[in-house]
Amino acid sequence: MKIQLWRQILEPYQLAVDELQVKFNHIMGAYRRAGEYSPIEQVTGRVKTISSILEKAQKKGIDVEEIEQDIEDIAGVRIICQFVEDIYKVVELIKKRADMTVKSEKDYIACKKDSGYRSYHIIVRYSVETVKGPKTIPVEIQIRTLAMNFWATVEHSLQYKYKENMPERLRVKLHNSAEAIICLDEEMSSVRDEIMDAQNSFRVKANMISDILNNIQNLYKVANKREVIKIQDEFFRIYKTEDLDQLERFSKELDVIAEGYQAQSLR
Ligand code: 0O2
Repeated sequence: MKIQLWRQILEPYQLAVDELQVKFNHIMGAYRRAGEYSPIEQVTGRVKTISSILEKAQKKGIDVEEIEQDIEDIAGVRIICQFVEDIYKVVELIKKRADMTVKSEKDYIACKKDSGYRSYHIIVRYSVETVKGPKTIPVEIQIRTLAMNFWATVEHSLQYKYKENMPERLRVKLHNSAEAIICLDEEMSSVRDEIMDAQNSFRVKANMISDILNNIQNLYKVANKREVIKIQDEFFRIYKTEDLDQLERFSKELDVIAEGYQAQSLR
């Protein structure tokens, strides 16, 4: 394969990574905008570099002409979750989607690698519309917790530096820290409900305050200024009490006032 063709070949892979990042970020945002806990915490993506593709092909004895067919992680998306339970929710979410089909999956959480690596891998088949027409390509989706990601990132750098010659001292340290990461994930899972509750109420409050401020801003355009200032002062008074129930009541009353003005303006 001609080297100058690489850029062209990788084009649809980049498109798939870009599109999937937008889609998974949208899911995260949709949960949060609804004031709900999102099983997705972060999304990243990358197209494998040409040198990394060639290195993998050489390591696995794949002919250059067969690379597209035999290397399934040229396009990669990584989904980071807070808790192990969230990983399986994301897996279900992916399986239900109509815009991708699962080709294979590997649960390195139930069955960790000898290195200590843990993550859930899914290869999906995903179609993109290129300038030359539709193309279906494999995309590797790695789903892991923040803690698993920390370990894998550090271990990946060391693997890159030492290749097959990782000093025994480091290997033992990585092995021990992999065990510690398992304990950390388990400990976090045991307080998952409390953490989720805390994060939810934080988000509910943030969404509510944003709605209230939007309403007040819009009222300035249509209502009597003195009345809006009174509403604003009342908001500041309730805000200082940090009482979520009072804030919710105020937000609902404000919605009614805002709707009243909206109805008037439509007459
Ligand atoms: P990069 O630089 O991340 O792209 P297999 O044929 O199943 O043995 P394959 O096809 O590589 O191997 O699949 P696998 O095992 O699912 O691994 C794919 C990717 O998972 C790797 O891509 C890594 O990103 C990650 N991974 C797998 N094992 C480890 C590990 O022990 N440590 C770390 N840090 N990451 C791992 P690449 O191409 O190796 O690297």
